[in-house]
Amino acid sequence: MLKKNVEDALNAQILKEEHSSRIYLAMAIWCEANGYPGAAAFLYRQSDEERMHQLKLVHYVNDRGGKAVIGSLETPEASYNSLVDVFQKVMKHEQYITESINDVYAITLEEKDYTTGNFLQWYINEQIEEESTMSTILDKLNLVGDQKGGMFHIDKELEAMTAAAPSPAAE
Ligand code: OFO
Repeated sequence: MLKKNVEDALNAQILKEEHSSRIYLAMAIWCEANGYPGAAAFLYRQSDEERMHQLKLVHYVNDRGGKAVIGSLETPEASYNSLVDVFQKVMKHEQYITESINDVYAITLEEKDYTTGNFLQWYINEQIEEESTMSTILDKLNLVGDQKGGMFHIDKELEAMTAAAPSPAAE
């Protein structure tokens, strides 16, 4: 049985993962409308992945005798200044999520809920991977600046990366 504060922290994380999914969906829509089909594909996939992160938490809470709850969310930003702006915001958001996962993990340690702590290890590793992927993309974008050719190339790379990645459900 989950302790109340662990359950509450997991439920707060459920909402944050859903928010991440919606943020990346809004970004994907912007990319698609602004001539970046590769970045759009990458972010649509990222949005699906966040939804999978949310569901994984929902199932865990319910399986451990808790009750998963969902809440309301603010509408994500719909317009961005540039592709760099998009990925800067992705990076910032991922850093915020990493901090949030670490906070939930700290609660599980305080409560000696090692089972949940163990479950959260998956998220801790996932955050390392996501931050590193986003920082690589951001470095490349910063390198090309506003050169159209370079930007086109990065967009193609994002398309190829997305096509090569396994579907989020299979991870
Ligand atoms: Fe759920 O990993 Fe990104 O936010």
